[in-house]
Amino acid sequence: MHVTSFAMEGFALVQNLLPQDECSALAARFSLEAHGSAGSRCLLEEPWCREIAKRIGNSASLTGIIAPHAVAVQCTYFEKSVQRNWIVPTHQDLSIAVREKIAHPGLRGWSEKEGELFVQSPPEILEQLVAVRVHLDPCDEHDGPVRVYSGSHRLGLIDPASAAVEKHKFKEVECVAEIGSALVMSPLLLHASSKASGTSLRRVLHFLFGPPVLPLGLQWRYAVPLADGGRREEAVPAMNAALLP
Ligand SMILES: O=C(O)CCC(=O)C(=O)O
Repeated sequence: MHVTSFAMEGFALVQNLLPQDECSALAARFSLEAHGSAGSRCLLEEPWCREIAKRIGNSASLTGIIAPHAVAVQCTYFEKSVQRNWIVPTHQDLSIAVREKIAHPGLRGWSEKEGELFVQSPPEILEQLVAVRVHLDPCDEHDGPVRVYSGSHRLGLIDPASAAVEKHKFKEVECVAEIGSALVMSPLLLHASSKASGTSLRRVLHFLFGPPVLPLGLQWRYAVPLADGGRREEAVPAMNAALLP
């Protein structure tokens, strides 16, 4: 069922992807840790995060959505509240974190965030990426949930300037969520979010999974293989799979 929603609508809401007590423990960890900004992008450096990424990638609920040979390439923590608030206009997520800059005319949109290098993903890779946003808190309509435009991923890569117009062709869905559930989405899906207006925290771990090898000489900044997690049995090609400490 999730496979069909993901293919047709570009997203699926997956209940109970992680146990609620684990999410509460993760949320407590983040409340204790000092985060200078509303997000932190380098979490795949941490063994606990790599372990969760493998478990999610191997989850039976995501069979047919995350490919058996996929690697986890990013995990970002987002904490939204009235104190740390933001609004995101309608967009597609086009950037991927890579190891080093490659001079190639087909590559653009280079940027640096939190010391990591990003580039606009080649289109054929964008189609293979899967984002999994795990909710560490319940998220209702007052908590600034992500709103998606169902089916808009089928537009493929669009001019960012036309996103605000294109979205009207699709049904808007406000992705409220229970603790432990996840919004699983294609980064090509048009999405947006509003500011939180309630009193809760909206803490999310945003994982990104992709194919093990990138074109044009690009290499992932992080590439955590999913193998040895149970369901997956295939070996992951070593080439371009960044070795983590
Ligand atoms: O966390 C949010 O409110 C929006 C996140 C988002 O749009 C994104 O990660 O691309």
